[in-house]
Amino acid sequence: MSLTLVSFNICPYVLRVVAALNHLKIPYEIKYIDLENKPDWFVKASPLEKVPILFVGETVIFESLVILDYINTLAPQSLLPADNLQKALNRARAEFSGEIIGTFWSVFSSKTEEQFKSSFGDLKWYFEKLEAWLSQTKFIYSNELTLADFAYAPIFTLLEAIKPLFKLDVYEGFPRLQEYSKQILSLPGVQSSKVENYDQILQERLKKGDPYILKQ
Ligand SMILES: N[C@@H](CCC(=O)N[C@@H](CS)C(=O)NCC(=O)O)C(=O)O
Repeated sequence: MSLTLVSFNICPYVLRVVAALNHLKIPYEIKYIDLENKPDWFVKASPLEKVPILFVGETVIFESLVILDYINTLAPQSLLPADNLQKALNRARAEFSGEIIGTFWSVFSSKTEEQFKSSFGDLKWYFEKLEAWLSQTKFIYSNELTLADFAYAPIFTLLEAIKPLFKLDVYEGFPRLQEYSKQILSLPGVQSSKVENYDQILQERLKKGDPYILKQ
């Protein structure tokens, strides 16, 4: 069955899926759309009008974590534990990453010190939880790489891309998280999940918003 992933070049939710597809060496096609000018076929196909969606033949799957679950079933070796309860725990940890991606918008668009401190405080609150999990295991769910780790990959890809633009060390006080980010970023599938010029595109977008983080 043919797979076509519908993407927007810097969408973190898309990056999760691309990283997993690449890691699992599953063949797919990718179609980029402009989210500010959504084509009619996309509006019809995507129930929430969001990317990513995955065409599996004629069938459309939406929601990045659901797409991850599906593509994992296509790989010869599953990245999920066999036990259903453990599978659910793995998925819960994957869901947690969405909360972090959710805070990025406010952290990187805050214009004032007050707004920035508040949203960065939220981000650190999530990072503390991750640091605690990572004190138990090398990866986010276990000592082996699992599907949940791909849900986190875009967090590190994004932070690495914009790092040259500011002095603040977002990993300060989170050594395990920093080490984890290095592990994830070293995966070839994660490296190749970025479109060409990803770092530059992201940096330009960030600068355009003139946020507080760039003024420190
Ligand atoms: N929960 C969704 C979130 C997907 C999402 O928010 N995608 C954004 C782009 S990163 C989108 O398509 N937004 C629609 C829009 O901007 O109109 C998932 O995990 O797939």
